[in-house]
Amino acid sequence: MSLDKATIEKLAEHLENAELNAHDVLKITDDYPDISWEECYDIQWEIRRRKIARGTKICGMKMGLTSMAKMRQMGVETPIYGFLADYFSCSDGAEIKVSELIHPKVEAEVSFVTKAELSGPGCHIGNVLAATDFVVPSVEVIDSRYRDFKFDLKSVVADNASSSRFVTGGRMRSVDELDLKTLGVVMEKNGEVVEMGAGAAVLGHPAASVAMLANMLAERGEVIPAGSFIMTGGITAAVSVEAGDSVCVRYQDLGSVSMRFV
Ligand code: OOG
Ligand code: MG
Repeated sequence: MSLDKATIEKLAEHLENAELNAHDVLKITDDYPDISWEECYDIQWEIRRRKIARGTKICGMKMGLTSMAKMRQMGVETPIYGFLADYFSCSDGAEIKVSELIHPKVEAEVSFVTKAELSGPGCHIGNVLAATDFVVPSVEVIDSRYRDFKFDLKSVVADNASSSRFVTGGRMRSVDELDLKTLGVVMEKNGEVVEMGAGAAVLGHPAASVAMLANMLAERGEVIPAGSFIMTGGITAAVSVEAGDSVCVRYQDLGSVSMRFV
């Protein structure tokens, strides 16, 4: 399929408005069944451009659908990426307003902060570990703009991979102090354990997710600049939350991250 620029812009505005106004929409593939992967990323990059033009800062990138638990939950099989905008960022212990969101879910993730540029193709775990400044625990709050959180892969790419909020906290560590494959994660909602997992759930090693991001960005001539914050994707399935819920994720060797939904 080949969509003209005006259609890409129209779809970007449509999806961004759904995000900004917290209302759900139908999958874009319902109206554009033959839309291509590249066009869906074009829409995502157009949403990013719109935010930057309004003065929003892009403060990081995320990978999504990088674990079997997540792929199984959403019925898809390919990792995707999205961007993180400044206002997505919440501090540890934050109160997150559910009224600004549609149907939020939380995900336990491990994030990387880089100290050197990473570029593909051919970027691998070794390059990522060498370029990592430190690792920090993070919880992502995803909020698909699609009705009932049901989508296909192309639709979710255009919708910036359901990005909406994230919380970082805990303690940072350098990669040589951690075994990122066996790093355990326990997610508690209202004091009860709801999900648990280990770092290897994410593409065998969370650094592989950062490498994949560099390789995917290379297809568009983009790199991961030094100093980037990158979320590597949910280790466990995502858990729905509503007003009144509190969430705490405990990470082996990395402390904990918590938040309340109000
Ligand atoms: C897509 C985003 C998935 C992750 O960490 O796997 C994601 C979704 O499931 O809505 O952020
Ligand atoms: Mg995520």
